[in-house]
Amino acid sequence: MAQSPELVVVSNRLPFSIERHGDKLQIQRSAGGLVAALEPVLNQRGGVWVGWAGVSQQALDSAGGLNLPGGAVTYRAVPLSGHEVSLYYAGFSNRTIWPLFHYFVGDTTIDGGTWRAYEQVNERFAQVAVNASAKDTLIWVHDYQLLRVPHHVRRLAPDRRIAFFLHIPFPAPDVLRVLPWSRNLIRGMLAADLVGFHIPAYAEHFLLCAERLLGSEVDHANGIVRFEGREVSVQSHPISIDVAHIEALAGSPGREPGAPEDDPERVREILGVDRLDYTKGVNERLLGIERLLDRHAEYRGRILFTQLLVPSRERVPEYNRLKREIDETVGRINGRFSAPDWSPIRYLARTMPPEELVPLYRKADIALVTPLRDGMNLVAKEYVAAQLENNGVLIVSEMAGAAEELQEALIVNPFDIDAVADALDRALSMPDDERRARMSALRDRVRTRDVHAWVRGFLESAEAAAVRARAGERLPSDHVRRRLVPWLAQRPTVALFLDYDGTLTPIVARPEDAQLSEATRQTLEQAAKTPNLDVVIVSGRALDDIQTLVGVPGLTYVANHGFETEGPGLSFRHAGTSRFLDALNAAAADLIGLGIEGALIERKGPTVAYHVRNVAEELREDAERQAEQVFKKHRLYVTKGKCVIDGRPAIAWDKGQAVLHVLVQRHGADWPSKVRALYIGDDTTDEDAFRTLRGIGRSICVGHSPQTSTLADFRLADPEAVLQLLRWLASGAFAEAKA
Ligand code: ADQ
Repeated sequence: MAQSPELVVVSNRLPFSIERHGDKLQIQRSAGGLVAALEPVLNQRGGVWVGWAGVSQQALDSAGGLNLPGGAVTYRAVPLSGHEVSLYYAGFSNRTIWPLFHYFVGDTTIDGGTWRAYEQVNERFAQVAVNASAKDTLIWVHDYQLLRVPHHVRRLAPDRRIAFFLHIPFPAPDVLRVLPWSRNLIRGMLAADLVGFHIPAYAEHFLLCAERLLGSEVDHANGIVRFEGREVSVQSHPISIDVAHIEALAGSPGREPGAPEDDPERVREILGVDRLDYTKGVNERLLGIERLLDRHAEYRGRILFTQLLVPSRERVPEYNRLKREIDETVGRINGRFSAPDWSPIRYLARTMPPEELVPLYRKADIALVTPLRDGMNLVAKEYVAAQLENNGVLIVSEMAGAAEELQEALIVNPFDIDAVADALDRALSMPDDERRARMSALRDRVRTRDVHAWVRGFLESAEAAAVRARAGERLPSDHVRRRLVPWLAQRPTVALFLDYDGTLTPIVARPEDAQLSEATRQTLEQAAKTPNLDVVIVSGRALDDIQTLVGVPGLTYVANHGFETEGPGLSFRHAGTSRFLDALNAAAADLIGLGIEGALIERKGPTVAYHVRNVAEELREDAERQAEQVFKKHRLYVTKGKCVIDGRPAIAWDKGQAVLHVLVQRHGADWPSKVRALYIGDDTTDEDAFRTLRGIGRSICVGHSPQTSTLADFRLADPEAVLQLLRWLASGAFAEAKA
């Protein structure tokens, strides 16, 4: 096995079947289109296929294990007992999810025992997939038997990339909610980075179900669901077939059957090919044939309907009942219409290898594909691919996903027996030109979108979704995320300006108590080392004070409301402050003279701060007013903060100007073309920076007081929310968000 595979495919069954002959086990490779499309990718990228081997673990053990085939692809069998298979597979998968997701609500069994087995078995699949993979491996989970696997993979190994594809329909909310565990299933799927469906309608149903059933747990827009702090992409990827293979089996044009219109007396062939399943509408289809013969006596003796039916899920009782029903209907109709040399229905209850099946497709004048509900239906596409002379007519059910793409087919409601009979009549009497025009349009479409394109497209989307999911991780607010992330991703570098008090730490009674939490310090240390992230701490505090409090090397510090800046390659003192020194000293002396109890005077080089936090509340306003008068008397500028009033040189310089100064010094005058500037602050002095950056940067105001208006672009609740955003920035995810 490759040391760390890039891709692990997880499906209910491994892509081969194992049969028991006495004590011996025999392996038969599956020949399906999905296997044909996935194996080359797995071979190329190095890959593992995880699934059930098709026989119980006891059988495997008694045969002395199993030598699984392989090459560059490794196969890992998930061990399951016979009892588990009957509960999880025959039970919850095929008696609960399958009928419900195909809108057979009345046939849905609700059984807690099978649900618990399903959960346990899904967990086992996840465990095997995790063991077979490494960090960053993409684990691609398939289908309705494994809806909970993404959840368990995420729980066991959060560093894996996960994609999920559902091969059957996804129902509308009112249907899904019948299931007591519907929420668990949605959560299970939402643990993936990408959730894929055949057609947009199923993706829409899924989004609606997530919204209705999970409520405030999710938030979605444009096919992106925000769930548990991650972004999950929900998309449609219509599956297709191996067209080249079918065409090769169908033979080269001009060979075999002659053009059907050559002989008007010829018996026209109608073909149905299905797994035996009540969703495929075989019984209704037979009634359509009967209705045609009832209404149009001219077709008696002139048509032959061949129904190929491969038995499936024989352990599920509904399938045996259905088999008997179909047998009876075929017998009854043949009994009614057969003549000594003609019977209307030829019924083959068996599987047929592709080498025989494809020539049958090619020969058939009409394919009658009328499922009552079908995720996609590959038979319709296979029939089209085999029409090398563009001869045949496809009748397809509007309940099949395939109808979405195959619009030039005759589309019918399979429940409407009259409509099926009418479509058959129309197909049988369709003029050549119309028939060829329809079929050539269908063939063009199927040929350009084959299963290889499907695998490529899905894997590309899965990679992009994984990057996106990680980029969106831990971002605190949807509003901020949606508008900020794409904006940040537009330039290579982010310059992040962080105020200290009230932004990185909560406001406390004494300024010296405003210490960074350990988590914030560690995140700042990480941020200092993050490539393309330039972190600047901005404060009204004195330079050495703020440097000591933060104490993280490698950061830039803008102190004293911008009058002093110190950082890698940057050391700045505003030249104009020295002539205000006398005024500042005189103001400080006057403030002492005020004698207000609890007030604190702080000399900070080119500014003076008057702290009133510890002044009795009823006296605070008056204290601030008196301090303001003092500063004004000495012709100093006044800045009011939270419980602090600063006197500073009367120079047009503030936090905003200082921020611009740092940006220009560090990145050049044309910084906006290279850098995204983001400022986060909480105080009135930060409003200067918010104003300066309007239009050329973005700003976030911390605190949710609706009374206080702000010039900032966004708001965050508190320093905890700032920490979350900081963590996301420190992870470098803003660079990945470009994808
Ligand atoms: P299925 O329900 O199995 O698949 P379908 O898409 O029609 O349905 O695929 C059936 C396949 O089996 C075809 O490749 C067909 O050729 C083959 N087949 C059917 N009867 C056969 C017979 N008697 N002998 C030999 N071969 C036979 C599920 C979903 C579909 C979805 C597929 C793929 O139910 O809606 O299209 O997965 O995603």
